[in-house]
Amino acid sequence: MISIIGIPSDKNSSFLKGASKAPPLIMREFYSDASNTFTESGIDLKANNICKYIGCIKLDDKDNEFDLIKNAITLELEKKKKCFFLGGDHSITYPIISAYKSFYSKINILHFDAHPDLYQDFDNNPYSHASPFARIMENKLADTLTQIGIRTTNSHQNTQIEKYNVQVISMKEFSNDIQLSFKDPVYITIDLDGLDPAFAPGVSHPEPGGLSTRDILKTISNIKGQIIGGDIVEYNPKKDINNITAITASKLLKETLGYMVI
Ligand SMILES: [Mn+2]
Repeated sequence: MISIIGIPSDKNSSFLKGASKAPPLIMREFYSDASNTFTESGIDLKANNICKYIGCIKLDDKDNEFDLIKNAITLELEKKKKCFFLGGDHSITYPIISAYKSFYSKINILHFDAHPDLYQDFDNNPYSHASPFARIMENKLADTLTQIGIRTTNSHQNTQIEKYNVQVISMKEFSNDIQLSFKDPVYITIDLDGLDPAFAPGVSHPEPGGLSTRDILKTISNIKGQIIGGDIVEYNPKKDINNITAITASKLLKETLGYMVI
């Protein structure tokens, strides 16, 4: 059973708020009668015990959001459940991986994004949604970090990429016949702004020249390795057009779940 969990946190968003409203809107598309419940890999997600949306983690306005997130996920992982998370902004991936690290000695992270999110801190916030992978790598929570779709690096981020030995497949060099192999478990984190704004306009930091929905689906379908969890973050409903980004997020969720059960 895969638990789908909403994490409605956007207080670490640096530019626009709104991602905290995303999880139920993505799940509304996931359950919409506009499509059936089969994945392209042939799995019927409606079948018993494949996946279940268990709602949003209850957060409060205090400063301990990350503890609440980490504790809630730890409880799920203790039940031997695989999990998939809907943000929220990208800051949530740090407490998520902190929880996973107690259950998996080795974790590879595959990260789709326009941005490397490696700032040592951003606007004096070390927990900014621009910094989760700096926290994850400095705390040695992941063994490898592979980033795909990157097209916004500056000199500070380049220094961080080198410091943490990040494998970057930039948008400029990306080709969707790439085949990634992971000997140890892999966690997939998808920032929707990794997609071109034509496919996902509902994000706070749109960056043209990005991935197509098919690019991400094809890359995930070609992975060799065990997928232990994932997240889809940075959907900002305030910026969406005709729910297209929620529908796209739902499709990415659905197809990734299909590869997690295999
Ligand atoms: Mn991003």
